[in-house]
Amino acid sequence: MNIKDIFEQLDLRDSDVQGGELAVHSPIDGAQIAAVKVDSKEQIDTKINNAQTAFKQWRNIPAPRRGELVRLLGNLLREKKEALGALVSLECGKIYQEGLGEVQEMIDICDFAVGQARQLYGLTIVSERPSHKMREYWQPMGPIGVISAFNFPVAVWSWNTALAIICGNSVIWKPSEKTPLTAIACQKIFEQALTQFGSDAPDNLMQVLIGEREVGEQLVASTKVPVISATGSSAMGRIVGTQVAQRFGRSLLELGGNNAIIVAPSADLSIAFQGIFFGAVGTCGQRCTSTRRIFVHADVYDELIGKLKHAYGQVKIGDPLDENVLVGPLIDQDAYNNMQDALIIAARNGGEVVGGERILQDQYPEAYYVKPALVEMLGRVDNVQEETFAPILYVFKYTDLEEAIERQNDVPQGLSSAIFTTNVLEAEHFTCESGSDCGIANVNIGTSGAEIGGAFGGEKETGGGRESGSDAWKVYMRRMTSTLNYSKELPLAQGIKFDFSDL
Ligand code: UN1
Repeated sequence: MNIKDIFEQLDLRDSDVQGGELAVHSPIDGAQIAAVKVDSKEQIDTKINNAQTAFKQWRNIPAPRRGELVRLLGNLLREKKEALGALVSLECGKIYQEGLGEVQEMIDICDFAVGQARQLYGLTIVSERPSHKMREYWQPMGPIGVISAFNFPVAVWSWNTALAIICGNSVIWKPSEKTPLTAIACQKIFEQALTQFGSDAPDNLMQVLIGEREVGEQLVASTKVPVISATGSSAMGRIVGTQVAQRFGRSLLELGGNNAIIVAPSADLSIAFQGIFFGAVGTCGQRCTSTRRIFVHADVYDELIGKLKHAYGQVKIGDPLDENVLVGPLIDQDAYNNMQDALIIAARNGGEVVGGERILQDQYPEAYYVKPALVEMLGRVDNVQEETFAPILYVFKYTDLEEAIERQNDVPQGLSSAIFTTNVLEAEHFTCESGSDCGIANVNIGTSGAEIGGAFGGEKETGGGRESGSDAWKVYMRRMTSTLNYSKELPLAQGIKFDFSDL
């Protein structure tokens, strides 16, 4: 599929993708593929006001009917999976298979949300007073602000939007300035679903804000947007979280990871290898769940590391739309520079670096392809505290599991973690209260590639938010407790007497 076909299938017209101030470059070859219009301050204000108007109408539509809109969205995504998957590859550089996988995550969350639309359950609670009942209701919140990153340019939007919509909210989306095209394409698909849905949906239910940092800042500062869901670096999240807290808004933060895998002596090394390899080099190391560190038991160290080094030397790197390629480019020059800086520091600290160098420079002078790097830390440094958004895998040797878990946890981030073991005691220990401290703790599965059905997110500098499955829908709703009296008395709670009968 060429660019023209992709644009055509996604209904991206010249007026959508040309003549704007924000240039969009494909990381595949660095070429400019579009120039999109940036929202002005006034336009952002208008869109926020529009979102409030849309919310006031949408909240009155019964939730199962709201689910119908998300069902239509899921159907359209099925139809457009190949084109949108290809645009994801083109705009953020992940291989086509992973572009398709990302769209599949969107379809999956739509299916999930359709069912959830009939299950916005609250509790009933017994009252301490006679002839009284207590109930909990979950009510819509208002416009939901979604700030997403370049590396999952569409799936993260869909996790938030599918749930926010069935919960009765409107959505305002600020995508990464590196990936506005996929956002514009999603908005078009959403609008198509709205047309099919019928006239009981308001205009402006889902709007996109295009621009750089200041656009996001305006959204974050607005008291008219009660929830901000932000995905990106911990540095970004620290600013967003603080600003939203200051105005007593609610934030859902999904930030950096420093994900580790422990490989125990009993591990099935074949699946451990596969989990590590996909987690470390897949998406060119640009997932928040990418495997950044491994702790390998001394007994299996040589065998596993030998296998990994061999695979690192063989892996096909290049155009992500070529089906034989497993690793595409880094997003841009900054990402490349950050990777090189991290490798210099690793070598200075005694790490032995294999790979990491830039390749295909002659063919793609404006793009940044790298060999994934494997860094053996050889016991001289016992940990790596920083997340570098690039394919660098730090390798540590361990002998004592307790110590390996402690080192795994001893970083500021707490997103994803895994152990490969066939020892049930080790497996259960890893997921107990003194095991992994991460939001995700897998056994015999790598750190990346989570299904949408579970709650996704992590602790510490990962921000504490949870998105997608389980009960993550509750973050898009407010809880209302209601006590109802069906007697002719008014007894006070806690047995308080307040006698004014002689007044
Ligand atoms: C991200 O990198 O921000 O678990 C999200 C995974 C994907 C989502 C990653 N399902 O790797």
